[in-house]
Amino acid sequence: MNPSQLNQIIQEEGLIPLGIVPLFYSESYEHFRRWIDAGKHAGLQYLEKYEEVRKEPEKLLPGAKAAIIIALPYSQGDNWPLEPGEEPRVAQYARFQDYHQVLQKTGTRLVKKLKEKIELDSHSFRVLVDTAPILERALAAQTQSSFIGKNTCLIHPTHGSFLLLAEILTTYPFEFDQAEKKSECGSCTLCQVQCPTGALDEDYILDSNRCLAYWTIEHRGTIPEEFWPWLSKYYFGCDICQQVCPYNQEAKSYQLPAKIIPKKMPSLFEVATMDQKNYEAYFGGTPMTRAKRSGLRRNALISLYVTQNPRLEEALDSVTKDGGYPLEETVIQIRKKLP
Ligand code: B12
Ligand code: SF4
Ligand code: SF4
Repeated sequence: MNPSQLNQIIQEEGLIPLGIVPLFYSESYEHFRRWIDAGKHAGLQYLEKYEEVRKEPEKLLPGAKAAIIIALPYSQGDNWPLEPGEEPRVAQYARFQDYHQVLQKTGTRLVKKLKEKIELDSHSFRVLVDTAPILERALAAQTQSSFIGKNTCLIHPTHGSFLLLAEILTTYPFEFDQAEKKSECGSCTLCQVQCPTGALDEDYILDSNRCLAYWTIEHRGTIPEEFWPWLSKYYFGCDICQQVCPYNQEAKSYQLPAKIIPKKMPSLFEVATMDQKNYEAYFGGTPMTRAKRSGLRRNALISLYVTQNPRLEEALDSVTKDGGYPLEETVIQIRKKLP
């Protein structure tokens, strides 16, 4: 099967074919190890596990020879900065059905098509979407099509970086991309300068201890107060270092091959005060459930405080009735700061 036939099948599913790479990293695993040893993963302890598999991805599928790298484009065409009076946003990748489900389903359909069209029945395939210990960007960066930017994101020169990645591992000996693409950032430093917290101060290295995506999505306790001011821009995730990137200025708004949930984003006040039923109705099936109801309410309370929302008091009172960890601590912190 030639690469253009494969690309066509991938495009028919609404995805972007990035390329085919052998299943090993160049220097990237060493880079990852240094990053972990320096504690740049903050509280993401799961990244320390399964070292052997992460180091040698061919262990994920016996006999695997190649990884087909596919990407789901998701830019919603957001402008930056926020419009005057606009409430803090959620990162664009979180505004629709969880990409793990979307890509897993589409990837499985792709494998079925591949098997049917080219009679590859004797070969094995495995679809991964951040569902195994694998360095997705490192593999994708080995394709000819894309490169890693100083914001550490995988960037396609035409499609930008608002791309979610998945890999199809296979025992079929597809032809590999010839050479990887080197970084095309040049002397640009926009993402580093515009990152509000200094998380990208070192070229091509992100410090999760300073990244708003880490604090608002992954962290389970209260959020250190030094990061609060920036929850006036995003209350879940953060897109700033991608919004400012010249490669995303042309990235158009995509027709997503996924269900948009919720139909209308709830207000910050609604998020801060939502009960379990509303939480499920608003965010069930989206990546926002990663922060759980308590994490989303925590973030929304801080955002209400930093944007001086007139309904802050009402929202704080709602926690007295229906609180728990870490909400009660956040309320205490906010009340201490109020006049
Ligand atoms: C942990 C994690 C996070 C952490 C840490 C992020 C980070 N930069 O490492 C936090 C919670 C902060 C995070 C945030 C986000 N994440 Co995240 N995250 C991951 C996860 C699960 C692992 C990443 C990882 O291993 N990091 C460790 C670092 C060291 O590795 P790396 O970034 O992958 O970089 C490798 C290569 O780029 C290469 N490399 C890069 N630079 C250099 C330089 C040299 C000299 C060398 C030798 C190698 C090298 O080596 C690195 C290590 O192997 C991946 C999924 C996966 N399994 O890979 C998603 C993933 C990276 N996240 C993703 C997304 C969408 C996001 C957010 C945009 C979400 C949001 N809007 O809030 C932000 C973006 C923040 C940013 N600027 O990176 C996408 C990125 C897609 C893309 N186009 O790049 C991924 C790939 C998930 C997916 N399946 O699509 N994330
Ligand atoms: S996601 Fe936000 S906080 Fe994290 S590195 Fe990018 S701009 Fe900085
Ligand atoms: S903003 Fe500039 S430096 Fe940062 S990733 Fe984009 S091109 Fe590279």
